[in-house]
Amino acid sequence: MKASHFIKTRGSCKSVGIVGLPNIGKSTLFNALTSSNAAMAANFPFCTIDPNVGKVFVPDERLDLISDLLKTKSKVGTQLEFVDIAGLVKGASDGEGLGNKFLGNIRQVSLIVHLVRCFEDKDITHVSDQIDPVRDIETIETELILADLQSLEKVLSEKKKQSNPEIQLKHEIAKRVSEALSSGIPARDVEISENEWPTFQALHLLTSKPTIYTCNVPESDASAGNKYTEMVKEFSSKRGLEIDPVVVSAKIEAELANLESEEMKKEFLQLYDLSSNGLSKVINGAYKLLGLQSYYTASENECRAWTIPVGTKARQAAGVIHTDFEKGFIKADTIAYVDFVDCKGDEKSAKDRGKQRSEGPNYVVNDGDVMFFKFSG
Ligand SMILES: Nc1nc2c(ncn2[C@@H]2O[C@H](COP(=O)(O)OP(=O)(O)OP(=O)(O)O)[C@@H](O)[C@H]2O)c(=O)[nH]1
Ligand SMILES: [Mg+2]
Repeated sequence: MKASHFIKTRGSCKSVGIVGLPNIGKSTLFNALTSSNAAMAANFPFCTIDPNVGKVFVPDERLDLISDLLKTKSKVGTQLEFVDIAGLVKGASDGEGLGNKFLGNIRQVSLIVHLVRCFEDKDITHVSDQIDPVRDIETIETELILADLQSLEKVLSEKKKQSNPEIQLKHEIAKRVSEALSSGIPARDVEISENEWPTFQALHLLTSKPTIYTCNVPESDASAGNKYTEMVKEFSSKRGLEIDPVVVSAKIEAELANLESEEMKKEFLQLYDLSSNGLSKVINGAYKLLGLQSYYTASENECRAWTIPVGTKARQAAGVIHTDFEKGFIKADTIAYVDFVDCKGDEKSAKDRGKQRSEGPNYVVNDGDVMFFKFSG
């Protein structure tokens, strides 16, 4: 199975890193997504040196509706951490530009949002003068591959003690991945087996990270894309990437971040023929690639979304709220999201219609389930 399968089924999400060439709008997008001005965004390459970190509430229409139905006092979405990383250039793996330090920043994140410049603007310096998103993607990916090859070389040069099967396995995997990387295949596409996964994961390879290509386009192309986004799309499908590139306009996102009410935001998006903001698109992609889903707890006091890996059982899902819930788990009264909405959030009516199920610890939670846990403590 491809390594990406294990990332999806065993992964977790610590944070999302915004990666790309210098001066392409990474900090602009980061500020917009995190509704902050934490990162300095300016028209010169290598403006960002130290990574900026910010937390974002995941936009969640289901949570909004559940909360509206119950007229709750408070609503708490799940959060995701975004990291704005310094621009990478050709030769980064040899210390060029800001070099290895920034490759190290990428190592810390769970998922890469690979931002590419798909806008023309003579006033904004491009490190290679010409706009060519596919060349830009290849430049960055080559650096990531070279950096991985360097770390694997270190593993392979470690003394191999014949008697230690763990080191033997590490060498075997390192050799296989190294061969794949040398022919341009990222680590996430290398075939590995179940028992090889922990050793593979411990190699912390940059090209094993799930990646979303994200095209930064002019405002006017935010809805339909442009010739550059088409190039990225074609490249991405040739590469067999699991999800299509996301098209965003960092400028629109920046303006949206300045608007206060949800209604104003909706109207503003409509001006550009958009139905959702860039953040939702990126987050949907991230959840898909990392195999994550949400379930909800809902009462008149508080509605809350919780993130769990697809396939999580009720007991472990309860543990995300509190370890006591997991230890003392008795049952989970569960209503599917559609049924909850059908019953207008009325638990009694759901019960009367047989839509509330009493589930045990081994119930596999469905995306969107509204759950009421009973536990002894
Ligand atoms: N025309 C246009 N300019 C943009 C767009 N996005 C960002 N810019 C401008 O491009 C310049 C660089 O933006 P940053 O967000 O600092 O770029 P960065 O990728 O973080 O750059 P480094 O930190 O140097 O790697 C700024 O002057 C932005 O205003 C866009 O969509 N269109
Ligand atoms: Mg920056």
